[in-house]
Amino acid sequence: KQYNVAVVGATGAVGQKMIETLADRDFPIKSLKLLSSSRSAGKKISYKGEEITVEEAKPESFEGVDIALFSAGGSISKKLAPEAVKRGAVVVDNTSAYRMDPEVPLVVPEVNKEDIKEHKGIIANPNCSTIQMVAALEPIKDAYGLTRVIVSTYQAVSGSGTEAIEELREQSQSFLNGEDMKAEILPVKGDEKHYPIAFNALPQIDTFEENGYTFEEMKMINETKKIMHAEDLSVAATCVRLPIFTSHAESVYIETEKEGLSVEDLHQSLKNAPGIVLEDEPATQTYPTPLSAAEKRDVFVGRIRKDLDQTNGFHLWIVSDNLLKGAAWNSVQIAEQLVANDWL
Ligand code: 11C
Repeated sequence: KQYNVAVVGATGAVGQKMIETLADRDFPIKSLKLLSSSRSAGKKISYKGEEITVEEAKPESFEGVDIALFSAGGSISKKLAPEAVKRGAVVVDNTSAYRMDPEVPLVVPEVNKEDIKEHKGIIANPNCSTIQMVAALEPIKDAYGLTRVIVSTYQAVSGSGTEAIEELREQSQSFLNGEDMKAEILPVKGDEKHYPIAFNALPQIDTFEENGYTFEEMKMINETKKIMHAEDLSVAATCVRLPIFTSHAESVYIETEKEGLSVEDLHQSLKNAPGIVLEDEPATQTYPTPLSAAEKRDVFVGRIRKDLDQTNGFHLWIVSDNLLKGAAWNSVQIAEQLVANDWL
């Protein structure tokens, strides 16, 4: 069986990876519609050697579409995802528009793929930094229980889109030429102040909430509990942007329910876990980095250490390509599950 698929936000950093991933996975596509804002309509993108012209996304664009992958920003999803559903499509939405809606499953297939079948037309794809963390923590939670998570992130500029990628490139060039760096996009496009990202670290991803956390931090906190079905799990997050093009890295402290575990016990739980690659051997300096994880679909885990004071505490280093497992690949995985299980 083959499906009519639409990608909304086709010209964006994630949209392009969605198109590449659909091709790499040989997704059973009957027709592929590439949609965008009016600004990018008319561009041509190639899919498996065929040139497809990007069209402006409108409600009527979804007539006959079976599966629509959205990644064009929350306001587009709010406006057009219901229109797509009304016309019979199932939407996989990679924005924060519907993630915390109790009617909408929020899914990382390695963690909670069964939730997909409860969908009422929309399935939400979590935030990139959440996805890689829960994918790595689920096997540990499954084996030993989990009571607390404290994460600090080291996030790539591509999480903020193509303009942020360009900004890092231009600022790096200016800095090395001894010129002033122009900061217009990061930390948040449209916020009042901008700081250079090149040769810097910005402790702000997305805008601030009333409680002093950023929206990115609150996404990690709330989405983790929803995906893992763990309302009582304590989660705290500090999210930081670094001058990295691709892959988010995370330093994660956890406390397990079970006491007296060893690093080897954690290795055992992660060794054969789906989508996880353990790269953890201090003797050979083996650990993942953003560059080593880029362009790969897996989540890489290393530097697992027992806390020196807390008997059930461990530290981990989790790295993954934010545009693939963090966005495009997770969305395509959800679409693959829809198709494989006849959950459309
Ligand atoms: C970043 N995590 O790195 C964000 C990008 O809610 O899907 C993803 C935003 C989202 O800036």
